[in-house]
Amino acid sequence: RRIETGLSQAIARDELSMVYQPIVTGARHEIVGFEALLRWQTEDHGPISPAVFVPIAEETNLIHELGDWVLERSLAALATWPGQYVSVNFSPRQFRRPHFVDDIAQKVAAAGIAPERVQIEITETAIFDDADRAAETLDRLRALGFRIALDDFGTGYSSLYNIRTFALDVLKIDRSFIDGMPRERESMAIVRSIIHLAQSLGLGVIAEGVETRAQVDLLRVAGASHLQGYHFSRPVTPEAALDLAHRRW
Ligand code: G
Ligand code: G
Ligand code: MN
Ligand code: NA
Repeated sequence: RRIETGLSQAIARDELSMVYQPIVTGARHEIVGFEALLRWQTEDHGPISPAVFVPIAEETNLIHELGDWVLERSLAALATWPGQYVSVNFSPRQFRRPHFVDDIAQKVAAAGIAPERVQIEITETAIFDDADRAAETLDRLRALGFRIALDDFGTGYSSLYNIRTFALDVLKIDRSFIDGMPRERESMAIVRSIIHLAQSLGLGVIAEGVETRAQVDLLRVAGASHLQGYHFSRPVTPEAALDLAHRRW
């Protein structure tokens, strides 16, 4: 409850900020995009993780105000980069909101940005409830040129069903699987299988949470098209992201 009150004032108090984490190619480690990640620095309790406050915002209408702010910031940052895309997280309630497609299309157009430079990250939870409606929303987004990434892939209830049913561009392999590399035989096998499956279906993959050189090497052998994680860069300020975008592109 205290979090809810604080959050409702966070924008006005200038306590929110965005950070951006590079997504690089598997082969040459060139930065092709950045994931936009929200941060909240409170006066009284220090930083609070979006893993904590986004679910609370989801229970109220705050998620929409927050989401609008995130998108606006992300598009402004994108406009300064030389060619990379921005990958924005949308929570299930945002995704299911009426006019979600029209809304995002309008904002992106107003910013003068090509939809091809915007990747929409949703989780399997967002498409779980109402498959028909989710399929229609995804089809419309893709028809407009947006890319769709399925976040935390492999942790949902019906991951295989989902990739058969929905129009997607990219699978983001959940970092819990990467974390198990190279220790666990099971994680290794699952990561290889997801990459193979993605290749067969013409989907991109982003391996999330890549932290070590050993993981980079294994993922290269496995054929992962894209990588993201602390090994390359932590999420950084817009200024630092702009720097990276120019330096490494
Ligand atoms: O960046 P970090 O690891 O702290 O993120 C924790 C969780 O919060 C992740 O699941 C991430 O997807 C989510 N998250 C981060 N930023 C946003 C955002 O702008 N919108 C939504 N809906 N979720 C976000
Ligand atoms: O759920 P989602 O995939 O959107 O969450 C992304 C979160 O993962 C971000 O909060 C980001 O800070 C975090 N993250 C990114 N790279 C790494 C990494 O290499 N290791 C760990 N532990 N977390 C990471
Ligand atoms: Mn994400
Ligand atoms: Na994830």
